[in-house]
Amino acid sequence: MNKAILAGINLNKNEQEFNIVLEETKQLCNACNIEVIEVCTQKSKSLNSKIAFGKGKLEELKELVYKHNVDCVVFYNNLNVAVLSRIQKEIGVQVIDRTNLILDIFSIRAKTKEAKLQTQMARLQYDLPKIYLQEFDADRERGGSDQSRGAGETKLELARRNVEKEISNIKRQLDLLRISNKERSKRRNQTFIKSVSLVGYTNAGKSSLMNLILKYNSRSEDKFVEEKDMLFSTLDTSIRNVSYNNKSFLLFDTVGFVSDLPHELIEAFKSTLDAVNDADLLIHVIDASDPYYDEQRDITYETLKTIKADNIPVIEVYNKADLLEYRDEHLRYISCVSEEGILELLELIINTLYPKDYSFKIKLPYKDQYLLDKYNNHLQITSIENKEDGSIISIVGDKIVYDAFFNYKEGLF
Ligand SMILES: Nc1nc2c(ncn2[C@@H]2O[C@H](COP(=O)(O)OP(=O)(O)OP(=O)(O)O)[C@@H](O)[C@H]2O)c(=O)[nH]1
Ligand SMILES: [Mg+2]
Repeated sequence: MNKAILAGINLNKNEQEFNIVLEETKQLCNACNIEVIEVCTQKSKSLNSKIAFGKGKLEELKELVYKHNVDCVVFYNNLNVAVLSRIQKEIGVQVIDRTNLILDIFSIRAKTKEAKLQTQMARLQYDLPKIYLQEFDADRERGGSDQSRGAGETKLELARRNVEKEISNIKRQLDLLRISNKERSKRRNQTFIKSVSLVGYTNAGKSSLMNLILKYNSRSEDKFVEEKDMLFSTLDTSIRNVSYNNKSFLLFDTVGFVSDLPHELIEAFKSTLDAVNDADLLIHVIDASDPYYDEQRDITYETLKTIKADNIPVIEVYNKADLLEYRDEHLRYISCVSEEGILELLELIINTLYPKDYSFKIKLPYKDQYLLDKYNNHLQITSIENKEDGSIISIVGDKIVYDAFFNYKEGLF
């Protein structure tokens, strides 16, 4: 495990809020195999445009680096490339900012081709300004004259072009994957299969809830997903078919959110986040045992807004109720350990997805009976009587079924 000093500049948070983000950054370090040895912070109105910290504080940081002989310094704040490389030069060890840290975790965790490509693209987009800066510095050193272009600058130019080429290459591959995901989602829509996506702060218990729902699934062939006490344990979207009380839906478990999620990542993870965008219903999992669950809930809503998924109906569940001493009677509590509230949640999901059942009788010609298969997920047949020119069928179903079979209602033709 690498050792680090955690550095942070408190710009506009109160002490408690600042401690939350520092604590979270420690957990991000942990997920990245970095152990935080000591913390070095400063309160300031703005980041010093050259070295982020004040001069004195930077000296203090340098001394801590020597004292503990650490491998790197992790900044809670996001730093621009020029500032980051200046601090690095000054203190002599690697400097990692928040975006870098999250990108590193994603690189370690990415398993599928899609997650790997997405992470690679985010990393390249994040690195590109560094090359621009090196080019700019080289340009400035030679006084901007074209005649004095040396081999070094040509190398930089080449490096930049290669990165740009790689970005567009990965983007093309991701676009293709996204199109095929979109087509799959369109096909699902055409067959009226409902989809539900688990969303929430990282480590809230989304994967655990998926596994628990799978336990009550009347389809038994489904595989469980990995759950782990670590930030960003899930990066790849898992989809499972769930059936409960004769109604079914697709359940998506996907990447969790965190404060200040790097915009490069949101941009690169578009196709993963489509699972959220295309859902009929979101289950927002909140870790009620976390003292800062309010902030985490707000960050999830902000992120949903950023990815334009804030118009999808949401059921909020307050998870890890087994760890609580006090409860708020207005909130819906669940526990993936004691299984409290799970059956009620499943009922609610079904009632929300399939709001109202209609009972009616139809006369369906034999040539149109394929429609019964098409709407299989949405209806129950309570009686059937075959006649010469078709069947008289009693159906209980939702609004979709009622509309689809409207023209066959008995007596209408
Ligand atoms: N005590 C308790 N622990 C829980 C409960 N639900 C989940 N956990 C634990 O919380 C940790 C995180 O659970 P996950 O299901 O992996 O969380 P996640 O939201 O999928 O996390 P990411 O994939 O990292 O975003 C695991 O150690 C779980 O065992 C619960 O109801 N009670
Ligand atoms: Mg997970």
